[in-house]
Amino acid sequence: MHRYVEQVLERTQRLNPGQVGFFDSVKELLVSVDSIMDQHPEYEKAAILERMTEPERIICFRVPWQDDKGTVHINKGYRVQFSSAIGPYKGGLRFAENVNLDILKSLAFEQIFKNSLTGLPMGGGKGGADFSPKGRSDDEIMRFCQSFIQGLFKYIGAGVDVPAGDLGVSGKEIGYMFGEYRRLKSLYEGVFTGKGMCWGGSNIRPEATGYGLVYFVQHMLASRGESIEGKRVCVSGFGNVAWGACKKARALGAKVVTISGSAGYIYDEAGLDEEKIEYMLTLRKLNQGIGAFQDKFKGTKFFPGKRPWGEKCDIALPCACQNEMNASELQTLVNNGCKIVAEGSNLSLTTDAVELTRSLPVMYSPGKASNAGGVACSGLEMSQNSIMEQWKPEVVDQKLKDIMFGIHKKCVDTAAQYGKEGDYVFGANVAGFLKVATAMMEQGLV
Ligand code: 2IT
Repeated sequence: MHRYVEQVLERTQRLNPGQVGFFDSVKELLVSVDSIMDQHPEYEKAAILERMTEPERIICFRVPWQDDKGTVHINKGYRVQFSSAIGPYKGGLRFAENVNLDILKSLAFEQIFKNSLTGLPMGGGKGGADFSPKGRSDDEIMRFCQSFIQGLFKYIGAGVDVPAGDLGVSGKEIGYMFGEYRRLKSLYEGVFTGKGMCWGGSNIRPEATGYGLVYFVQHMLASRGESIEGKRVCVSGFGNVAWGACKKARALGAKVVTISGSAGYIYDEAGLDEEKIEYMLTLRKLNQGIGAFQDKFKGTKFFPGKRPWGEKCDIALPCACQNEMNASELQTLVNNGCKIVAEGSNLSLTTDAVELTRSLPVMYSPGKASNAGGVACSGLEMSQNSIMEQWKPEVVDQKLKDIMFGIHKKCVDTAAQYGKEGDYVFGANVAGFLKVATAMMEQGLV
């Protein structure tokens, strides 16, 4: 490894004690970037890697709120504004019990390079709170979101930092946060993406991550002369990303045989049809677990406490949460004939599993490439807001297709340029990195 890269890794570990997730994300990027360092001695002189691994700003704040019984709760709120070298900070907010600074720094770091790959002018950020909306009433969620924005509104804005949804934050939460922001600032601007369709949202945004994932997989398949038609697909999760992926995969003639929740997975030999796919949304609205599928649809089977990776498939699309596939699950999938694993969630594979993809006959795409359709469509929502337009679904969908094609091409071309044919991790990391590093070099020491 290049001495400079080693030094920065050692520095990152020393200055971020206990933040294992963040360190892993930095390491994954720097291991790829290592091979281009000899060609770019100017990066060391300008301390590009030290600057890139240090967030520009982190905002931590208290979020006090009252539940329906009048009990007071205090949560921790965060926004990691990691890099604004190529545009305003952009990235989701996550509301989940396990949210902490380590997870958010790791996701914000990933987001920098994901956003760079989209080709749109967006910097990297991520935020959230250790609050779970699960089992909470609408009133409770509204009070929490309002309090969260009271802590954050000074630090965000359409040209400053534009949050969106992530796990635990969907249209409802974005609505409550946008409303509170608008009141506090007396300003109507595109400060969030994922907004409702009648107040500045974009067509296709709810579907975009899942659609983009499937478009990306189409290009992976095309590179080996295959199509998605007739392929068996295992999806995990039953949220927004999984829903969009199921919809598009089915529309293109694939057979989606699994989806999953935290309680287990559903297997459907017939393949999910439209009614079942839409039922995923109903279950979420009703705050019900995935097990209800088996009662409603004959022929589907619920496997409690298990993940779907033991099933036979051609393509696996993890769309639930981070670290949802470990090395032995990946091995099982490949033993059963799986040829493509493409991440719909962020950091779906454990570090060991990512490592193992290198020695297995499987094509693997990291989330920062294959799930970038969500944030790409957020970028399109920002464009529409700034010119006061709302584009038709076909228009947005075509732009999304073009962007996913562009990301795939960047990954493949960059990997090939450095003699790493077919290595999507390398291609995504290096292509994403080079754009940000060039912007930083051109903008001076800031
Ligand atoms: O991980 C992600 O890319 C997102 N949660 C979407 C971020 C965004 O700003 O749309």
